[in-house]
Amino acid sequence: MTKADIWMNGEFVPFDDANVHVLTHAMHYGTSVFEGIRCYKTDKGSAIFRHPEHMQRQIDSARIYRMDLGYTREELEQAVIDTIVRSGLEACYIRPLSYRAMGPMGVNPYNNPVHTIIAVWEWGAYLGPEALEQGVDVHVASWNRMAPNTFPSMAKAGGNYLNAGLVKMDAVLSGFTEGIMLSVDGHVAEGSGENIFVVKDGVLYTAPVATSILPGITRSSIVRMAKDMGLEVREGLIPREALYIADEVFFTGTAAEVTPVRTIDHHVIGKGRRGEITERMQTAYFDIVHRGNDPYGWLTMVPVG
Ligand code: PPE
Repeated sequence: MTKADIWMNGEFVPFDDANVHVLTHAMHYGTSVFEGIRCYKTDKGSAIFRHPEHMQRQIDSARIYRMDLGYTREELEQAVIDTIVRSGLEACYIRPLSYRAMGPMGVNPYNNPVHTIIAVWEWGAYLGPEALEQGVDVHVASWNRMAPNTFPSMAKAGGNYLNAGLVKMDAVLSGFTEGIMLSVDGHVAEGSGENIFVVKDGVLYTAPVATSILPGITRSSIVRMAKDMGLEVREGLIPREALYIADEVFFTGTAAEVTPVRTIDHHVIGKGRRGEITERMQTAYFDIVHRGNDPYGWLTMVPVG
């Protein structure tokens, strides 16, 4: 991993010195919010995919948790760009994180200072090198997604990933690549770090935000592009068994990009390989982030090199 300098509260700190105290509130109580963003090396130069949307979600996550970041969205966007330029990385994964720092101990985070860091590193295919073409083998997780009005799922908060970590460990220990979580009432929600789409008879289905999913930015991009291709997209409750009889299933996420699902609970999905609509959506996505064709204005160019 490249040891790129880390932006900490407005200053660049060498990778090895970017440390926090053991009494950091977030270490004890999970009080952090973060983003995952990709900067791609497109044919037209380095570019961040949907940068303002990601930074807005960071601000929204913070707002839900009553955290005042002390920076405007524009300032955070610029800090990300500065961090990438300084790293010299033409393509990277970007991790902005805001957390309750050391201060009063105890559950109440309100009086603890809020610190923000931005780190960048190189990150390849999230679900394995073959995943984008071959698809992944997954199961339905035994852990559910959080119930509404417990943990706010619209906030991308550190604590939410305790649940995701259980799902991922279970999947991997059982020989699968990923787990699909159901909502508390048993509807398909999402993967531990990805949203999910089900394709049946040419229609794309995806879970509504009310199933306690993270409203993914890749998800919203796929919905937009599919509609513009003339495909029908329905956001609505998906029963578990609809997964098994789907023509195609795919995951979306910043890290996972557009990854086909090959089997679920040992049921072969469709023909057992990347389906036609999955491939079309993948191609459309990669046309933007690899070729640099940007009909939606989703790329922010970064002057690297
Ligand atoms: N659901 C969850 C729970 C989730 O963590 C992500 C992103 C998504 C959906 C997709 O959201 P979006 O990236 O806006 O399309 N997961 C991030 C973290 C991965 C990690 O292991 O860390 C990511 O993809 O960056």
